[in-house]
Amino acid sequence: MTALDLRGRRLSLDRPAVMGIVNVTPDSFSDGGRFATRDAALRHIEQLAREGADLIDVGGESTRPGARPVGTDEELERVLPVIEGAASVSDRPVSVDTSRPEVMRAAVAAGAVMVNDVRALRVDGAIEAVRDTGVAVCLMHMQGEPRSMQSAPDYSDVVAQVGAFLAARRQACLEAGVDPGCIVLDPGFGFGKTLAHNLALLRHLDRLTGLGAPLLVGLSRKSMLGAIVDRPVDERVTASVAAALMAVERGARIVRVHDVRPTREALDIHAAVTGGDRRADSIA
Ligand code: HH2
Repeated sequence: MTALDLRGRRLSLDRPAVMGIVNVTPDSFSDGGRFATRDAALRHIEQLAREGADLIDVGGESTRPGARPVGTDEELERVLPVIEGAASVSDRPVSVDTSRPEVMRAAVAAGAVMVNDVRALRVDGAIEAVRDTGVAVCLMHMQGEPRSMQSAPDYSDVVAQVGAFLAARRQACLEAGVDPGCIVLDPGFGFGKTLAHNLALLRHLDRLTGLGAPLLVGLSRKSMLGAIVDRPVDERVTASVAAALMAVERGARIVRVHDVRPTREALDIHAAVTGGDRRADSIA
């Protein structure tokens, strides 16, 4: 029985969960500008919930290589109205994709129950913000910073090094008083990694399942998939669903995706075949 504690609300991970992405940004790599207003973002949340998202991830700053950094006020202005409004269009728990402790605290006050941090709470005050508010947290691995992370990624053993980093960040959270049932770990596909590094991580993802926390993966529409299938970003749905399925086969319990409906359907088939969905037993 695996579950995630979302501020007292329990999300069962016995069936893999789908986290739907809502980028309230003008410049995200795949959907920049499409959901940059409050109304467009709320309509999108409503749609993702209808399509079967278990969680909604709201972000106000693009982390794509070379993205323009935004200030704290701008990030707050982007995400807070959307997080505040989310409860009026769906009952799905909301996570906030941020590295700033000020944004974490304000987002939780506005209704977020999870922090998704590509910097794994390494910014000063971030661990305390998560501990004090009692939210769940996703700790992600990244080598370098978004500006320069793809210039020369370097590892001797990428799976071992990513695993050691995630174990150390989880330990830092536990020592600060974060509840272990609130922590999720993410190898950070595409964050300071070459195609070979990303493929090694996906191939050996099962080696990261023993770190004491459920695994979340974000492979959706990423350039590592585009490099293989030679498709532009909005034509990578099939590749993304295939990658999500392979990640779940290797132990991922949450998949962070743009295309919720096809991912949900693929995971439902997976659950029916592997015995994770008891409804399938009653189908003759
Ligand atoms: N990837 C992106 C952003 N946040 N968070 C986690 N935990 N894992 C990921 O793999 C991850 C993430 C990048 O994707 P996206 O949000 O679509 O793009 P952008 O950063 O350009 O807004």
